[in-house]
Amino acid sequence: MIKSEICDLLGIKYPVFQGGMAWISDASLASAVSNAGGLGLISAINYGVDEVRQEIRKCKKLTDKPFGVNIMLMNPFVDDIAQMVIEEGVSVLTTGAGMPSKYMKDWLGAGIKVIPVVASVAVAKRVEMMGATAIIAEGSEAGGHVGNLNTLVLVPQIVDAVSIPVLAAGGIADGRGLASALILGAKGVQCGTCFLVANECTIHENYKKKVLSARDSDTIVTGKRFGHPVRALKNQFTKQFADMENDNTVDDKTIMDFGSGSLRKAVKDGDEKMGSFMAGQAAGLICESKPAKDIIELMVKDAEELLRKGHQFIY
Ligand code: TUI
Repeated sequence: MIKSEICDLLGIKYPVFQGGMAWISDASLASAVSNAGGLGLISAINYGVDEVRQEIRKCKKLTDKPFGVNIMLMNPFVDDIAQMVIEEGVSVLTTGAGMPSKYMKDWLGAGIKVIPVVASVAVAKRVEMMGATAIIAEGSEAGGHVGNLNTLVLVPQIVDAVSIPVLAAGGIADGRGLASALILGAKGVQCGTCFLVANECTIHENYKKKVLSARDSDTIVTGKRFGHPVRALKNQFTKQFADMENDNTVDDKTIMDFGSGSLRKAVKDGDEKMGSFMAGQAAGLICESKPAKDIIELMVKDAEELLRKGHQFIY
């Protein structure tokens, strides 16, 4: 059995979080992960405030275990969502793509555990100062919005820089990833890409097929020109986006308009050509769809075996 202080802190069985993936992480996936003993997260980006509220209420009906909400801080509705999660009695929040400074006092005052996703030591130190409960250190192997540093170097540097628990994210999709993260000093992991193919994940079948057939170098980061780098599976959309952003004669607005709605096209329509199929580099490790419970239990069982065998290298 793999356990850490984050389990006691949040009341969960396994130290495995499911990433709050925009347009993807709904009550179906989050409740399946929480029922399996991990921490399920609902994404607050695909809808307006009322839709997210409904998703939270649905999740409460589907699980009696703890679950959380991910707040993407570039979301235009963020102020209203920040207030709504307090009203709904959400117990855990993760934040991403920015600094949660403005909301920390209200959230902590409401007794919410706040776990920001960060991609650098400087931001980790700042959110610790603001009272964060724990930190998710996300390396650039991750899918979606990414920073610059890889998980292997980011996690131990953040572990050394802060006193609160650190979870590792980015490139983790199996027991080897979980065991490695624990060795790096993390108290758990957050995984997104491996849950894309969970049976309870409601994305279009074409999205799942693309993840299952992806090889090691099938992802690309686009959007650096705007300071919003995003990792997704390569296709016609990412090729055209990359060509446009490398072309100085194309203005920013044209590219932004081109990208607008592309994640929804992937998730809802399965548009293989023009959808943005956000996924991490771990996609190449994922070969099979199964229930979220099986994904988590296999990951934990394999990590346990690996950690037990660690002494083989010591002479
Ligand atoms: O947030 C993510 N990943 C995401 S959000 C998202 S939504 C979206 N994005 C583009 C198009 C359509 C939808 C998709 N993927 N990960 C968490 C994360 N946060 N990674 C890096 C950071 C981060 C970066 C800078 C956190 C804080 C930060 O602070 C810098 C500062 O000073 O503001």
